[in-house]
Amino acid sequence: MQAQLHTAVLGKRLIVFNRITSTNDFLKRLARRGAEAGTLVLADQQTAGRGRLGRPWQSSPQVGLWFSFILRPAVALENIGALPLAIAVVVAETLSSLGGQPFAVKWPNDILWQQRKVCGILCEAQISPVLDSHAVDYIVAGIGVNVNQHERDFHSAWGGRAASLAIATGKILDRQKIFLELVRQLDAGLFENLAKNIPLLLWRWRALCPNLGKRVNLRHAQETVAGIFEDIGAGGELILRLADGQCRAFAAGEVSLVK
Ligand code: BTX
Repeated sequence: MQAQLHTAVLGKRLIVFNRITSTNDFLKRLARRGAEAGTLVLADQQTAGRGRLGRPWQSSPQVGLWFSFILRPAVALENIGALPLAIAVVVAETLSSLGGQPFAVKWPNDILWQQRKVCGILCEAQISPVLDSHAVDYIVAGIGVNVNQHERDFHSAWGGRAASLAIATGKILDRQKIFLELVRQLDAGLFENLAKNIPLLLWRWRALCPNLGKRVNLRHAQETVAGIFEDIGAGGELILRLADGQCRAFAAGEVSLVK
C-alpha cells in the first residue's frame, strides 16, 4: 500500500493493524516519543474507538477505515480549532468525487450524507511542554469512515443517524482505493503551507455546510443557546447570532437544526 501512496509527507511511515484499541491512542504514544509528522496508523478494527468527550466510535472489522496521523503544524494556537474543519473539507470533497454523491460537513467534525453521519474526525492536540512557548507540539488527527456497512450493522441506538458510503452509493466499495485517495488528498491539502491554506479551506468548508445561515440550537456545557448560524471564525469557532442581534463565538458544542 505504501508504495502506491506517492505522498510527500503523509504515510512515509505507515503502520497497519488488524486490531487495536484506538489508532489515536496508539499514535499519541508514538507522538510523545517524537514520531514524525505524517506518521500514519490504519486499523481494520478498533476495540475502543473514540469520538469526542470519550463517546464510543463503532469501528467494526472489514467495513470501515479507521486511521490517524500526526501533524506538527506551524499554526498559531488560536487557530488550531480550524484543523478538524480543514480535514473535514478534504475528506468530504474526496468522498464526493469518489462516490459521485454530495457529502456535507457539520460543525465541528462530522461528514454527513442526507443528515446521517458517514465520517467522524477527532483531533487531539498537545501543547508544547516548553514553558510559555504557546506552540502546538503535535496534533493526532483520527478519521473514521463508514464504508461498507449495511443499515443493520449500525447500533440500534443511533436509529438512522449513521450511514456508510455503501448505503449512500448503493455499491460495495474498495476500501483500499478510498484510503489511498484520502491519504493523497490529505497529504496535498494539509502538509504544505497549512497556516496559509486554512482561510481557503474554511471558505470551502462554508460551501459544504447546509446549516450556515439557518436557525440552530447549540448545546454547550450545560446550556442550549438558540440563534442563527452566522459564520465560522478563523479558528474554526461557530459564530451564533443571538435574538438580540449580538454575536457569540463557540469553540465547542453540538449543533442541531431548528425545524
Ligand atoms: P463524535 O463524538 O462527534 O461522535 C460520536 C457519536 O457518533 C457516538 O456517540 C454515536 O452516537 C455516533 N457513532 C458512533 N460510532 C459511529 C459510526 N461508526 N458511524 C456513525 N456514528 C457513530 C466523532 O466523534 C469522531 C470519531 C473519530 C473516530 C476515529 S476512528 C480513528 C480514530 N481513532 C479513534 O479512537 N477515533 C478516531
